[in-house]
Amino acid sequence: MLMIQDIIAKAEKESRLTPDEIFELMSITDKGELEELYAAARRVRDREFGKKIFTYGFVYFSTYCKNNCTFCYYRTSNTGIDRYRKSKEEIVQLSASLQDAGINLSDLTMGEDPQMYKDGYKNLLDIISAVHDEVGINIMASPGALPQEMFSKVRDAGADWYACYQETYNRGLFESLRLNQSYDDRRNQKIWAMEAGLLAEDGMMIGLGESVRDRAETIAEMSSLGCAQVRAMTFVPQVGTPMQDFTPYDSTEELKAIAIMRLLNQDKLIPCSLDVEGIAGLRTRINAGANLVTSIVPPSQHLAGVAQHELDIENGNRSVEHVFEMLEDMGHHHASSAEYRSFLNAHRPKRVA
Ligand code: SAM
Ligand code: MD0
Ligand code: SF4
Repeated sequence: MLMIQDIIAKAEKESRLTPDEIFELMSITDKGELEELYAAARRVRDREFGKKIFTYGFVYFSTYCKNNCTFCYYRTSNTGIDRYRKSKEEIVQLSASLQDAGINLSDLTMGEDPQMYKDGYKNLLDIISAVHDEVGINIMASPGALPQEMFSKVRDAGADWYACYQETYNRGLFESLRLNQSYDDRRNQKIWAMEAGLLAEDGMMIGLGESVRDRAETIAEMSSLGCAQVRAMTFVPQVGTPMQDFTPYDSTEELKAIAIMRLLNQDKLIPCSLDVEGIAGLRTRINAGANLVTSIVPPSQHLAGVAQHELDIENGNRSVEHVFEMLEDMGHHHASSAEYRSFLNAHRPKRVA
């Protein structure tokens, strides 16, 4: 059997590992070996991308949702929480201010809000086209699962990306988390999006009750689906949900996942989300090989995060200025919109649907 050092060297060189080898890396506990893993991930990232880091603003424009995911604060059964829905004009204005501040993309995210879904998803499509036509910033749509015929419409409206996270590729676990949702349908979302010429993002959550083997298999599946962006986020337990008493994980498993995903997806985007540990989590994730900061949220706009609906938002720590400063401090710099667009052009799937 290969030693940890050999597995890391193989991944760095060939960008490929078996699920068993991923399992070995996900099982590392030794501090020295972890450091070797992160160092290899940084070498690969810096070779592919230099010192530039991409940045996404997070516009969670409707926190209404008809679904009942057991891990999510915004699940429909969590009644009595503060919810909001932004108008098209507000969403355009928020996206314009992100664009002016030098952010590469506006991530237009919502719960599965029936208001947005009605009349053939008219409101959702109108919002995407308004941001595209009036602002011109790059757009990620994170609207939840859609019927197959919607993807070409989302692309035509002006979205560059479609994001939809499987959370886990353990089918049984998926079904216990995403209640009354289809595993196969959610997996297909990414494929349908790419067929319609959209870039796609997949993601996993850590700390939901999955085994180390599940994590390894999820990383293997995500890395072979063809998505240009893959993420890992540590589960943050939410009050008022069935999982509120879960013991939260620290970030170690997420950092390992980020580093392994980097070795297997060398020229892809891998986020450092500020939505898990706030700004305190930036440095460790960049050091594990992330090349994109997501969930930048401007203060004073009454906007929420998903996993951390308040942390570091109103104090300005998730603001553009603060994130840019921290990146400079670490010897990186935020990418320009021209640099970001050249990534998109190089990775955009050919439209076949
Ligand atoms: N409603 C859409 C959907 O579910 O695809 C889009 C937004 S959803 C709120 C975005 C993602 O946030 C989920 O897929 C999940 O990966 C992550 N998330 C939600 N609740 C979380 C939590 N408590 N801790 C960590 N991540 C969470
Ligand atoms: C993030 N809170 O980037 C956002 C969200 C949705 N496309 C992304 C999970 O962390
Ligand atoms: Fe709704 Fe998305 Fe939360 Fe599930 S994760 S309850 S679909 S907002």
